[in-house]
Amino acid sequence: MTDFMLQDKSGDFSDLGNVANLPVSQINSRFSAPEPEGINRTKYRTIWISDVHLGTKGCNAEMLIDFLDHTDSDVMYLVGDIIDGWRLKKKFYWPSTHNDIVWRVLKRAKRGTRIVYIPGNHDEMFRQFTGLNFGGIEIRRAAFHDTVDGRRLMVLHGDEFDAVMLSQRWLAFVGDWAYITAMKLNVLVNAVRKAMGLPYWSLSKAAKHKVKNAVEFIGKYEEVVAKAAGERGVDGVVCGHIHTAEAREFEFGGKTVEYWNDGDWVEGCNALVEHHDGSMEIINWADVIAARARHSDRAVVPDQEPSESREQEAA
Ligand SMILES: [Mn+2]
Repeated sequence: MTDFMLQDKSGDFSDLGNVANLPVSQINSRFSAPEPEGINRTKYRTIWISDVHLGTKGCNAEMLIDFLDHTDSDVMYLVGDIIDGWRLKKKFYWPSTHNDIVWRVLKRAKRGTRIVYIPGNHDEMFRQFTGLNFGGIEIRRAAFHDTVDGRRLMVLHGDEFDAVMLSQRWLAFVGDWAYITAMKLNVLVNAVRKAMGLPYWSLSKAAKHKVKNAVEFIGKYEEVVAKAAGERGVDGVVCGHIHTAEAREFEFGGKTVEYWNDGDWVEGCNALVEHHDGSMEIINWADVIAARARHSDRAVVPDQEPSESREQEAA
């Protein structure tokens, strides 16, 4: 613990006293990638990220580190499921890249970014600390964000609506374990059917129906959340939870309600940002990295004609 604290030259840990010397043998306390200096960061007014799931193999830590190193903002909201306490409880998993993320967030707070952490259902153990402030990180159950052009947005993780969605909740798992299990089952079922002389049974047909249900579930969820925001008199809502980045507008009684979902860092690798004029955008970080790679290709070989394959790649 101590040696990685020493690496943080800007840190002042004098107030920690002996706490800094406590053994944390289970935790990999090393950096794999210290925060680089001199990167030209894209500055936003606000950044929202959620569903990082630190402590699981699913977390796309490298992408998130790259995002954190290339961006900055006045305010950053961590909209829940940042740390996956459920999974950590079952199996301890904490690679050094996950430390890199925690330290980057703490350093951001130290540099002056206002950081609001709204725990989700996977990190609900932090909800008991609502109202407290750790290392400059404010813990809230939900928040209201005022955009620079005067819109008021309700910010919450979004699992609050699971009860409302309960009847359709199981459908949300279709894209995950149920689908994988079904695929395995499909192989088994058809082996048995073949042995019995029965024709092939198509899973894809069944899966298509289920996926359609999942799409309907997501659409319904978005509507339920937006409606709840509308009832609270705000102009919109920002949430996470369902791992589906989306920007939508709903009309309830003639009033428009914005729905923003900041996606996740497991598959989508999305962030939601507010620009300095109040306009908002969902950023797909894989696209940003791809664009940067193309740009640096050209910078290295300036005289090179754009090749056919690159054209195709760009399209
Ligand atoms: Mn969640």
